[in-house]
Amino acid sequence: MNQRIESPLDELIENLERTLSFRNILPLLMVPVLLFSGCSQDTAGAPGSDNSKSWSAPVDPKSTLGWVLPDMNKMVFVPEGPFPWGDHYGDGEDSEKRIDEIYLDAFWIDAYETTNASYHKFIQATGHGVPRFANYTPVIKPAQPVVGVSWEEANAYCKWMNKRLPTEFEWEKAARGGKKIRYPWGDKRPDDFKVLRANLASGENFDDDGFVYAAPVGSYPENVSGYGMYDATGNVWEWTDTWFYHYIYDNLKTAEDRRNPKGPETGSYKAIRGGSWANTSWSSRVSTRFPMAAGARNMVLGFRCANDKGPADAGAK
Ligand SMILES: [Ca+2]
Ligand SMILES: [Ca+2]
Repeated sequence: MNQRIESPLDELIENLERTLSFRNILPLLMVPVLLFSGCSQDTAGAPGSDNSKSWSAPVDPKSTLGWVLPDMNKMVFVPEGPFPWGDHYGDGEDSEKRIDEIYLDAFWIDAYETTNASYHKFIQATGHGVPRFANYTPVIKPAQPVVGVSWEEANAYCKWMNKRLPTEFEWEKAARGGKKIRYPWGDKRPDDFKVLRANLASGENFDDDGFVYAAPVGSYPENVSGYGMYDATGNVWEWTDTWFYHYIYDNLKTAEDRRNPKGPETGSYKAIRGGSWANTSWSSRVSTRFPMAAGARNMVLGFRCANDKGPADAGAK
């Protein structure tokens, strides 16, 4: 396991500070030949650093011509029924205390994090303001997830798409595929068996997994849940619709409480989920929960949308 930290925020700040201190050399780090197999810096503890050519590396869109956009309107179906919530291994925070069954009605959720390309259409159609980092080239490629948007902005986008933000309960069920596992693909760490499964700040280098900043959505074929949702672990944190309540277990005592829960009625912080390119694998488990001020516009935070009736009901833009 990775070294335990005080909180994902401490880790995020520490990692961001480290990233910013790298700013002067980032143009070099972004050169594909330095980012991918065989050329990464050898680092003590870096997975497979002595044999990186054998890694099952993610397809690198930058190594071909341009960045490939997936089907951004793709949604996946999550069937009605119970799912196991929280930390089932005893290695999470007390905010992740397990609840064996939370029952949700069926819903649909975007297969991918919302991309810059999709968000750009929203801006063009509505005159909405641009994201905070709209001029920072490492994070504004079309197929990268949009970042630097507040909860209100994410919510407005989803409404424009005739969707909504998922509750954090929906997000977790979709991310874990309804199973008692740490990551969307199971319990293996993101870099076990020399397979790269997610974009994190892994090891000593942000680029161990191929990307310093956010990767184009869907870059890691194994970072997919049993329901078909990609990039739940890492890449960017994702806003949910739910106000953060630390001891959620105490709020969901009865079977009735645990049927389609919505969380607190109000608050100051929304629950964000999944970790990011600036976090470790421990902070990017499917049960990791974190509060974020609703007005925050953060470089490691994006979102995806959900709805009740699927793509036919959504406004495909
Ligand atoms: Ca990375
Ligand atoms: Ca994510």
